[in-house]
Amino acid sequence: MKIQNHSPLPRAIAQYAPADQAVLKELYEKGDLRDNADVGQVLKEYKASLSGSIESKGYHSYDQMTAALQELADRYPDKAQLVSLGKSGEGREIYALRVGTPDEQNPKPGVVITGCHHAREWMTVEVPLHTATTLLENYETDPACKDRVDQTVTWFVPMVNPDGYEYSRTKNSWWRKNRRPIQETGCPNIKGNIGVDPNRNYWDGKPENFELYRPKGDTPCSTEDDWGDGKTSDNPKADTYRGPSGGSEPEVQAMLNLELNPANNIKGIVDYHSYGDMILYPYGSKQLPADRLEIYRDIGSKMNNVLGNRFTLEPSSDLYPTSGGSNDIHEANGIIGLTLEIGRSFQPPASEIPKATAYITPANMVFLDEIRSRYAHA
Ligand code: 0X9
Ligand code: ZN
Repeated sequence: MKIQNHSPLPRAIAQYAPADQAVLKELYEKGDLRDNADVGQVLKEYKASLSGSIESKGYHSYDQMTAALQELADRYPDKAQLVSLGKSGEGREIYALRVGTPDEQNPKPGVVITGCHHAREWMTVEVPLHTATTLLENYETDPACKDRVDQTVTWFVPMVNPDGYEYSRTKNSWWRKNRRPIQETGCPNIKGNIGVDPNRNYWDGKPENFELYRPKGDTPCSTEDDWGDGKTSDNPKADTYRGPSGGSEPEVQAMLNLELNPANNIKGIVDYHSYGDMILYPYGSKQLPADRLEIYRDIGSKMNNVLGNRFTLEPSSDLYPTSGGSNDIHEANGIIGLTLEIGRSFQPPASEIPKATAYITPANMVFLDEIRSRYAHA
């Protein structure tokens, strides 16, 4: 597979001064500038990251998010529970709010909705919280919300990568990865550095799925792009470092322990990322068989309908091929796994949170309904 930029450099860059154009070109080469970007806003965010001047007020900090989830659990004790899925590299609990009551005798379909695999994608933290709040607050008045809460068990995980998020909020707002120091890369030619991209680190330990982490032809420790996957690296200096081994990262282990535990009966997962207004389905590194493709296109287009059909529905590999992505492992385990890339920049002003989250939540409701109608046996 050959890495290609999916879209041409946004034409809107022509209006910028030459120095800004050079910066924008660089961002484009890295994949940080997409075709439907709000180019001015992305440039502003990037420059603010260099001068340390971005405003994070209005976005939940880790502590505020923990408190918000706890508050929901306190308000709705018979419907919602705060659960720790494990600890991050720096020792923060990775919290889920579990909405719905598991039934061991007759397991209900499980759904997981995550935000913030990537530290700088701040709006993705707010979306799971908004959907959870909407479900619970409307339980008594909206029969559809009641059904969703009663008949599914949904795990909202707003911050998969809390260490990266806090670092992005307070130190370097352009930070993407987790914060684990990598001393030993396992590669004699490659030095250590900080941080693994959690969305390149997924592997479930099953030999038959190893190629989803490292495709055939992708040589370990190679500094060449020998598989044609320019967006997955063996170098910890890179923003897309896959880690020293598949599933090496505590955040990824926490998610996989939740998602692949048969007791949780997880049938569908939506991972929120930003940005680009895209609904992406597996695989990042190969093609889906026709019967699965049909399911993904059906669910994806129903979600897109409630989003005003403004999203592009396509396979992940069409954006760019990657390996070690979460959805690939989900799909390989028979779980519907989608990635939604939301918005037009990484850190829109916090004043946009209410509108942005209210826009996305209906797509989560559709997803819940689809999983419920396909997998509930009662
Ligand atoms: O690169 C990623 O992990 C995702 N994009 S982001 O800008 N949020 O970092 C895309 C994940 C979808 N998978 C593939 N494109 N293979
Ligand atoms: Zn992302």
